[in-house]
Amino acid sequence: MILKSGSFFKVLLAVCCLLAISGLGLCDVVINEVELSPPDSGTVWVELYNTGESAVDLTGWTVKIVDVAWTGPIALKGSIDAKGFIVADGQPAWVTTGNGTVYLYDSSGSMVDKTSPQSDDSHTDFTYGRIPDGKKTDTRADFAFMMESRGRSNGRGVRV
Ligand SMILES: [Ca+2]
Ligand SMILES: [Ca+2]
Repeated sequence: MILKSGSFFKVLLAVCCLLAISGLGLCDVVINEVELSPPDSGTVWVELYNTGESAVDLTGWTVKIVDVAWTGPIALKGSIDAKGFIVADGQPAWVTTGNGTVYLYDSSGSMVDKTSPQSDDSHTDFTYGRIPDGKKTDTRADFAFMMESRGRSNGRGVRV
């Protein structure tokens, strides 16, 4: 039987979700907070959050920031604890327009998560984050404009 490429992709998706159900946790890591408009001379960064119950090895995983003017891949390493946070820093040379989309790929190159397109040219300590952590309805409403909480819970988004 010959599968069209679209069908093959669906099979891959199904396999991914089966793996998630079986506890490997590949689909448990999400992009939790993004800073694409840092304050003066700051660097863009992306916070990941593991919504699952077990640590996930991030070796070979990649965060990719797609700005209007450039694409920035960030290679990940190490592992992320259950309910843990890690931060992937961009490079100082990546001067953001504030308009960008962030993608997360696993070690096989499959896309695990993506944000809605973000737009922020304020250059302040405010970021876009999921509130509460890991909120994932795949709509723009997943991300709220909030005070930065780099490497820690986004909490309820109370301004501090
Ligand atoms: Ca900011
Ligand atoms: Ca955070």
